[in-house]
Amino acid sequence: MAFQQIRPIEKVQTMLDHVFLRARKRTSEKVFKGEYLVRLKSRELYRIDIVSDKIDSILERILHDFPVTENLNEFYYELAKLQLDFEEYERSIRKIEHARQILQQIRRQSAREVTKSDLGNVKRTGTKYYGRIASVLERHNKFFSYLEKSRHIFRTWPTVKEMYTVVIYGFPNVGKSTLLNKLTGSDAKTAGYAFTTQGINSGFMEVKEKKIQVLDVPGHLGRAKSNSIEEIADLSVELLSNAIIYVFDLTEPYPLKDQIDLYNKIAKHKDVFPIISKQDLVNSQKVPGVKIYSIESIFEILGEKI
Ligand SMILES: Nc1nc2c(ncn2[C@@H]2O[C@H](COP(=O)(O)OP(=O)(O)O)[C@@H](O)[C@H]2O)c(=O)[nH]1
Ligand SMILES: [Mg+2]
Repeated sequence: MAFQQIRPIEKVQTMLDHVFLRARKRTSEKVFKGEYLVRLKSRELYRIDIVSDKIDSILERILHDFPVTENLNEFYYELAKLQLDFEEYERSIRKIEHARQILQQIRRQSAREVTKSDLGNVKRTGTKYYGRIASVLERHNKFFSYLEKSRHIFRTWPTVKEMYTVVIYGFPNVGKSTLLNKLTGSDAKTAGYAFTTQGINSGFMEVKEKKIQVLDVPGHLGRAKSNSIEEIADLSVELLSNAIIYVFDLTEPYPLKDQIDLYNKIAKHKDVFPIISKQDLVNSQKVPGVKIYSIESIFEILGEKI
């Protein structure tokens, strides 16, 4: 699913301006034949067709681009529930689908009216048509806006592949993104302050000639109640990880006891390999009660399992 490739939705007014302008231009370029009233009607019908087709293709594109929630896999589905107003999103999609139908009805009605018009009201019938479709679209303004807002959220979503996956987990600022970059040659942003990674960074590496996926997820403070950024980390552990590298940072930013508690929490139900980061800055290479691995030994072990 190409969450980053969803195309932007224009504001309703801009959409209408573009479509009307284009219809006017195309109509002025075309030569209509026949007696005056016939020409007038043909022109009006032609313009209605152009406007209808164009708007329909815009709506079709939106419905094509934006994901249908029930087609999302479990991870993305849960992510959507965390980050979107889920009901508002689904409602917006349904409303746009419905608008498409209404616009088709208006198109057929208006075409019939133009065909039946006499000289006095051909133009008026055309104008009425534009007013009606503008009002339908304006009534849907908030649904277009909500989808556009969702698009900005989808853009931050990682492209996670269904393959063997190692998740790098730990407190904020302990060196998770730095490790991802080192392992996979990615260029995830690293920084000396917490929560630099608000989404998920991903990269790939080869272990014993097999390609695996490595995910760097937001830091977790281990408190009883997670914030929405920490929930992304938990979701990744729960739904995406085959193995976890847990990063301990002994340079003191977070109490070691809290780091051990968080480690124990996930070690209960997952295959976790603890490491110590920033080894150039610390003398001790031990964490009480925890068996520490070297990066090399972790991939040695995983190489046998993948
Ligand atoms: N000296 C040293 N600094 C490191 C090391 N790994 C990470 N850092 C620094 O620690 C800070 C946090 O690293 P980052 O990878 O962004 O941590 P994250 O929040 O866990 O992803 C950054 O300023 C890094 O440059 C390391 O091995 N040695
Ligand atoms: Mg990070």
